Amino acid sequence: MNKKLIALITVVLFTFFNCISTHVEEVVPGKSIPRGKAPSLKILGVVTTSDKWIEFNGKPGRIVLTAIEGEVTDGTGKTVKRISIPLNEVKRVWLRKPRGFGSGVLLPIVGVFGFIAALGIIALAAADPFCPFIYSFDGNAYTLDAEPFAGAIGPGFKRTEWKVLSSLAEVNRQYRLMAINEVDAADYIDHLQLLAVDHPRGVIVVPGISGAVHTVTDPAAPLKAYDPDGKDLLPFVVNNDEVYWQADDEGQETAGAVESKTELIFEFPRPKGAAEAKVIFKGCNSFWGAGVLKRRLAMYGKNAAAVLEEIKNQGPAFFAIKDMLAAEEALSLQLRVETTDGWKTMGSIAGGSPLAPGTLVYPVDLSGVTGDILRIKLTPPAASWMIDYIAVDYSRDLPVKVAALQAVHSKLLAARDDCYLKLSPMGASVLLIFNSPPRCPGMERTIILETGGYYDIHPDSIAQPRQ
Ligand SMILES: [Ca+2]
Ligand SMILES: [Ca+2]
Repeated sequence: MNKKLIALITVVLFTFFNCISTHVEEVVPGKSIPRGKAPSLKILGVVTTSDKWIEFNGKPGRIVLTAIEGEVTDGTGKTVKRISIPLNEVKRVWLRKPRGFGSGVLLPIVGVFGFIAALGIIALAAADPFCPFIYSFDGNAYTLDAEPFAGAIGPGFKRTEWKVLSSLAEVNRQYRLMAINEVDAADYIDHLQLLAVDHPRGVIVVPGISGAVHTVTDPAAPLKAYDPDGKDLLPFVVNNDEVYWQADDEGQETAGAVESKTELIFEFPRPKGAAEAKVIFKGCNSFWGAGVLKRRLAMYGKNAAAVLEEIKNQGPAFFAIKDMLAAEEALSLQLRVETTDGWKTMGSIAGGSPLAPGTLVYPVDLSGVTGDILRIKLTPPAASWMIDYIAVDYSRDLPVKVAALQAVHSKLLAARDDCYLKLSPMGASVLLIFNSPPRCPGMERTIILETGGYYDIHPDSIAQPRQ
C-alpha cells in the first residue's frame, strides 16, 4: 500500500473519533525514512562565503570533485551558463530531497560549514528534536513550508505558532498539506487550521507572535546595524533573501561559544511623534542552537529518561530547563528598545526551525522614545541564532478579510482542547485537505498556518555527551 493511500485512509478514520477528555489518537504510519540512509539530493542553489545567492535555475547543481557545478539561466530560460563554485567558498546550500509522493519535495537545508558539512546536516536535522514537518502542495510537488513547535519538549512547552505558507497553492478549490514526523520523537498536534487572508494587492501580510494579522505597506530598513566590534550587519539583514547574519563560525562546536551572547544594535528612522511601530523579523535558531536542548539533556547521561519524564510531568526538571532556556535566550530573544529611561524589553522574538523559518511582526510601544532614531537591541547566544531580515513599519494595519479553514475529516485538529493528533513513530504522516472559500474580488490572498502542539523526545535518541 503506498503512502498516499495510507494517509487518505488515515484522514477518513479521523471522522469516526470523538474527543471527550484528554485524548490521543495514533496515526497510521507511512513509510519510514530509513535512518542513516542518505537521501538522493539535488542542489538548487548556494550561498557563497561572500554571501552571494546563486540559484541553479538550469540543471540542478552537483558535486564534481572539490566544487559544486550547476547551470544558471539569464531568466529567459534559454541562455545557460555553467558555474563551478569551490566547496570552500560555499556557505549554505538549498537541496531537493525526493520523497515517495507527489513529484518531489523541496527541502531547504541551511548549513554553516560548507557543503560537505551541509550534507551531514541532513542527518543532524533528522536527529534533532524539531518536528513535525509541514509540507505544502503547489499543484506539482510538496515543499517543506513549516516546522512548528521547535523546542516544545513536552506538554508544558506546548505553544501555538503562525506562519505564512509561501509554497501553498489553491488546486481545484482546495489546499493540501502533508504533516510528517521525520525524526525520532512523537508529535502531538492539538489544533491546526489555515487562515485565508484576502487583502489589498501589493500589501504584505505577516502574522504577529500571538496570531494577529498585520499588514506591512512601507517597511523601513535599518539605517545602521552593528555588533560589538562595529561589524556592519546591513548586508545580511536589509533583504529577506536567505542570506543570514550569523556569528563567525570559528569555535562554534564548543558549547561555550554556542551559549555566549553577543549584542546587536539596529537603528531605524523614526517619524516625528511615532508612538508605535511594527518590528518585522525573520530569523531562526541555527543548527547549533537546535542542538542546545539535546546537548543539555545528554548531560544527564543515564538519568536522561527520568529527566524527560519529569519534563513531561512538569516536575523540577521542567522548570530548570524552562529557566535555562529563558536566561540564555536560547529559543526566544528579548526585544529591547532604547527609551529615555534606558533599554526596555518590549517583547520576545520567537526562534524556530532553521529548515523553514518564518517572518513575524512584533508591535512595540514607542511612548518612551524620543528623537528621530529608533534603536533596537538583541542579545542572541552568538552561534545559535541566524537573522535574515529586520525592518520597521509605522503604517496602520489595513482592513483584511480572514477566513479560518478547518481540515476536512479531522475533528481532532479543529479545536484547542488537548485532544491530539499523534504522529508516531518516525515516518508517520497525514494528508490534510482544506476547502478554499471564494476570494474577495480584486484582492490578493495570503495563507497563514496556525497550529499548536508539542512533542516528546525518545530517550534513546539523545546522544551521549561530548567529551
Ligand atoms: Ca484538538
Ligand atoms: Ca538577508
